[in-house]
Amino acid sequence: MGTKKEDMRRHIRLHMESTLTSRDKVGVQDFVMLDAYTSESAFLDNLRKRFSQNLIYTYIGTLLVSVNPYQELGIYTLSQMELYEGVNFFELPPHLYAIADNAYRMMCSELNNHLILISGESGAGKTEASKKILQYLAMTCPMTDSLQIARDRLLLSNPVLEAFGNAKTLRNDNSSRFGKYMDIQFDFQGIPVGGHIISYLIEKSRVVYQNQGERNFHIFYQLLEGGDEELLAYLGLERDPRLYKYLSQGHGANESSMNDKNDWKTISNAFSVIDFTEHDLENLFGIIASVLHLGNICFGVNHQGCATIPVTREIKWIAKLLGFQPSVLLEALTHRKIEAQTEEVLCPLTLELSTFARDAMAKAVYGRTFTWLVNKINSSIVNKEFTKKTVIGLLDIYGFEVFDKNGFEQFCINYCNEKLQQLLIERTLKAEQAEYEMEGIEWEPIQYFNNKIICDLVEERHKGIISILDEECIRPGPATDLSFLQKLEEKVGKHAHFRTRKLADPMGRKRIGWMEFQLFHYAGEVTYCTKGFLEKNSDILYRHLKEVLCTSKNGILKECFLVAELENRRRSPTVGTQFKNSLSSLLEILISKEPSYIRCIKPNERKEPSELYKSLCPDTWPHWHGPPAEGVKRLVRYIGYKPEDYKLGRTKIFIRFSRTVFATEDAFELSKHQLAAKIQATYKAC
Ligand code: AD9
Ligand code: MG
Repeated sequence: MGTKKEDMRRHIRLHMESTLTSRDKVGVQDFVMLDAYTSESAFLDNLRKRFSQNLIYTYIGTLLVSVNPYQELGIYTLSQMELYEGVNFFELPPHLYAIADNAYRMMCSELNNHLILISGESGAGKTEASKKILQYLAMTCPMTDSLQIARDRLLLSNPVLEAFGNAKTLRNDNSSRFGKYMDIQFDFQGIPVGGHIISYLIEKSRVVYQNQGERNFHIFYQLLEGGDEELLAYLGLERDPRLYKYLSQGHGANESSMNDKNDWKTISNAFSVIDFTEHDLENLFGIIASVLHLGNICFGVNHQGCATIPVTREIKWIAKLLGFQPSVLLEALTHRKIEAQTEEVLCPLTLELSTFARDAMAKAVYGRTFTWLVNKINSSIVNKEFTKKTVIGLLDIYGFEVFDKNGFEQFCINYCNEKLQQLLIERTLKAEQAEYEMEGIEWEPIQYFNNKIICDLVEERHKGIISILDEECIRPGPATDLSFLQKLEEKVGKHAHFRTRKLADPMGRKRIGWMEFQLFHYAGEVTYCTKGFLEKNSDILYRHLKEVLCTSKNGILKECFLVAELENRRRSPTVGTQFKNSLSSLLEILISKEPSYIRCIKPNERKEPSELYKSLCPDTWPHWHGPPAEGVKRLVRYIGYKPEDYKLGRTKIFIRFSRTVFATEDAFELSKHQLAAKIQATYKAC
C-alpha cells in the first residue's frame, strides 16, 4: 500500500509541476500566488478556470475555498483519503482532507483543541463538507476494536439528525434547518473516542407551514414512504403525504430529489446502532404521527363564535399515541385557562385562536422532540471514560438565505451568518493586519467590509432589532407586527444598513412593502416581512396545553414537558433572545479553539453542475421587483457599461460597441447569446 501511495503522490506532484506552466488554463491552487491577488476579478477568473477543470478546491493561504460541483467527482474515495493522510498541507492539491488532516495532526502534536469552521450561503455545500470531514477522520485515524462502535455512532448520528432537522427549500433540497456544532473527541493517542453535539434553533414553523415548492422535515415523508404496513397501521397513518395538511401546503412532497425510501432504511439501521430501543422508536414515531394527525384536525364554530371539534379519528389517534384522554385534549385545544381571583376559569377560544393553539402544540412537540433526539444521540456518543481529551470541532450551520418572502426565520439565520462572518473577519483579516502593523512589516491594506455594524444593529442591548422586538412582545397594550415596524423606524431608522418603505427614496420605495424592512447584509440586501415576527418571537404555548402535555404517557414527551416548568411563573426568554445568547456561547466555544476555515460557494441558482454563473448584479438578486428599466439600468451600471455604451429603448437595450458585449462575456463566461438573452429576460421579467 505504501508504494502505491508514494507512486500516486509522485504522479500528483509531477502533474502539479506540469500544471504550473499551464496556469492560464487551470489557474493557481492558492489565490495568494495570483499576481493581483487582492483583485476580485482575478479571484473570480482563477476560480472559474479551476472550476471548468472540475478543480473545486482552492486555497487562500490555509483557508479552503470550495465551489459546489453539484455532481459526483470521485474525489472522496478511500484511496484519496490515504493519499492525504499525514502529508504536509501544501504538498498535494487543495482538498477538504488536507484541512482535516492538518487539524488532526496539529491537535495530536500540540495537544490542543481545533475547530473547522464551514461557512457559505444556503446550498453551497457546508453539510456535505462536514460529513466528508467526519468520514475522513473516522476512516484514517487509528482505531481499536472496542472503539469502533463509537465511530459508527458518530457517523450515523448524521443521517438521523438530517432526517429530523433538514428539509427541501427552494434553495437546497437538503437544507439544514438547524445549526449544528459537533465536537469529535480524541484520546491522547489520537484515537476518536466519542463526540458531542450542540444544536441551534430549529425552524419549528416549518412543521405547520411550508412555502410553495418546499417540504416539511424529511422524516415525515421517510416514515410514510418507508415505514412498513404494520407500523403505519399502528400509528393510524395512510401512505400518501398529500392526505396530510402539514405536508401538502408547499406541494413539494412529490417533487423532491430525495430518496425517502432509501433514507428510511439508512435511519432505521442508524437507530439500532445508536442504541434506540423499540420503546424509544415507538414513542418517537408516535409523536411524529401525532403531529400529522394534529394538522388534520378540523375545527367547527358554534353559534357563539367559539371553536368546536367533534371527537374525530384524529383526536382519538393523538390521544392514543400520546397517552391522554380524548376529552382532555379536546378541551385544551378549544379553551384557555384564565386565573380568576380564587379559581381558574375556562374561557372558550375562537376558531383562529384554536388553530393557533393546535399549531403551537405541533411546533412545541416537534421542537422539544428534536432536542430530546440530540440529547439521546449525545448520551450514546459521548465517552465519559476518557477524561483527558482533545477535540476537533465541526461547525455546520444554516447558510445565508434570501427568498422572495423572508420572515423571522431568515432574519435569525442571516443574523447567525453575520456573526460567523464577523468571527472570520476578526480572526483573519483584522488579526493579520494588526500583526503586520505591530511587527512593522510593510503591507498593502486590504479593503474589506467589517460587518460588526450589522451585528450591532441586530443584537445591541436595548438598541438593536432583537431588543426592540422583545419590548414589543412584552409591553402591555396592543402590540402588532406593524407597531413593531414603526418602533424600528423610530429607533433604528437612521441606521445606514436599515430601510423601510417610509425611509426609502422614491425609486426604492416600490421595492419595499408596508410591512417590510430591509437590511443590508454583508452578503446582500434582504427584505424581511414583519408579519409573524411577534408571534414567532414570543412562541407561546397556552398553559392549558402545556399542562396536558405534562400528563402525557409517551416516554419522550414525559421528558420534554416537566411539571417543574408549570411551577416556574417567570416569563421565559423570547426566541430571539435565546438565539442571541446561544450564539454568544457558540462564539466563545469557537474562539477557544485553533481554527481552520472552509468557505463554500454556490456556483449557480439552478443546482446544476459545470455552471459558474451567479448573478450579474447583487442588487438585482435573487429577483428584481422594481420597474424593469430601472433593473436593467442597475445591471448594466454594475457590470461596467458607460452611459455612452448603451441606449435603453422601450422593451430592448441597444449596446453600441461590440467590445462592451465581449468584455462582459469574458468577465462572466456567458456566451453572447446567453448574455443577450439574460439581459432581455431580466428586462422583460423584472
Ligand atoms: V444549507 O445552508 O444547509 O441550506 P449547505 O449545507 O451549504 O446548505 P449542502 O451541503 O446541503 O449545502 O449541499 C447542497 C447539495 O449540493 C447537496 O445535497 C449535494 O447535492 C450538492 N453538493 C454539495 N457539496 C458537494 C460535493 N462536494 N460534491 C458533490 C455536492 N455534490
Ligand atoms: Mg446544510
